[in-house]
Amino acid sequence: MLCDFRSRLTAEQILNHKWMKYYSTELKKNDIILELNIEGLNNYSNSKKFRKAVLTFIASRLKEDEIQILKDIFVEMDLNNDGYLTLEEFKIACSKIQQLDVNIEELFNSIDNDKSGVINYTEFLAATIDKQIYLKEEKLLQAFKCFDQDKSGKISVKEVANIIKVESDDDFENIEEELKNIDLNGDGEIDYSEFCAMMGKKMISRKSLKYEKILNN
Ligand SMILES: [Ca+2]
Ligand SMILES: [Ca+2]
Ligand SMILES: [Ca+2]
Repeated sequence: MLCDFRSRLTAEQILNHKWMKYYSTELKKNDIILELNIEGLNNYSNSKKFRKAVLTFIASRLKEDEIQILKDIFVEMDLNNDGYLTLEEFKIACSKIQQLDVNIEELFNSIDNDKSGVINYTEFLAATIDKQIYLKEEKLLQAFKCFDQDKSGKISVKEVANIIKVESDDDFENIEEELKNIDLNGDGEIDYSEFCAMMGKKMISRKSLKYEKILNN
């Protein structure tokens, strides 16, 4: 299915390329970890489930030229080259960054979206992709369309719950609460401009309004 981003392994596959492994040993010499965008990481870590799911969707579809430095950072953090970051590896990497005023374990857990105990490449990308990339109109629009399963032009609580596979009533209520804060016009659903605002797009551009029209027709 178009929307099942869990089945898309593009990011992991890139990491497994032979040249990637060669490249990685070359890069270990540099302290590329210092390039990590801590502000972005914190921002992700404080995000609620829906926003994280949107970023995961976008992260699973990034093109090679959009990943660039993040791939190098991941490879350097992944000390045993198995494609996953353990808490230990994450702690070692974070210890290289000065003035990191966060609880590392909490940060780690907030990135480990599927609660597998390790951070995989897509989880890492979701937490670290640059705003300039995820706020691109094409990315936001693609993600919006994925969540708007019935193509009504709006995202409902049910649609979000479906995609992030909410199982308990409590979790469903949490999503409901979460969406209430995003639903600026109070109609009970998330339209494209509300969606963009949640993602941090400051101004609702005329272009967004144009897309909204397209989505509504
Ligand atoms: Ca994980
Ligand atoms: Ca809908
Ligand atoms: Ca709304």
